[in-house]
Amino acid sequence: MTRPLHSSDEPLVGVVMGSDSDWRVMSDASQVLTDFGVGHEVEVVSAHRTPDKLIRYGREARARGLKVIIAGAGGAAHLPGMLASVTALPVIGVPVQLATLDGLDSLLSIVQMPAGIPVATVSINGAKNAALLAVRILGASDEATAVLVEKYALDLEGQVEEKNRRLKE
Ligand code: RP5
Repeated sequence: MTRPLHSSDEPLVGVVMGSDSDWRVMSDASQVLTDFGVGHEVEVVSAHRTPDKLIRYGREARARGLKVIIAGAGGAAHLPGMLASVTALPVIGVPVQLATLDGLDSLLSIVQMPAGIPVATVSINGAKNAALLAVRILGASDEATAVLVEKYALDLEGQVEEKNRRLKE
């Protein structure tokens, strides 16, 4: 198997979340990045409870070598959008579903960004796809990572065909 260029002690992706209570969802992102051998860091950064930290994290992220930020938050989910305001890095937003409103509040507060400040929003609790998107972004300028993405897609295809074959047994 082709190995990615990046070792896991070199964080390229920042996985941040508004609260440690978001980890039950955001751990999926960390798992995918680990599976792909992509170095990443995990941090709780709250838009409302630790606003200074948010601004610092966003402003320093690129200089620290990060290439992508995945930001998950629930409810009044301002973390991804505010990070996107203070960094030139691509920001992927994960709406985290809370007990109320089925996660729609999280989704709408992340997805409806004003023109000029983009956040790539995935589905409610879509931390896995957020990480896969981050890997694809890295793969755009890293052949070894792109090859891993292609292999992942082929594996998925194979799994579907295997299930199809079993259905017909
Ligand atoms: C948001 O508030 C967090 O992202 C979390 O989803 C939600 C609830 O946080 P806790 O009260 O569980 O810390 O900012």
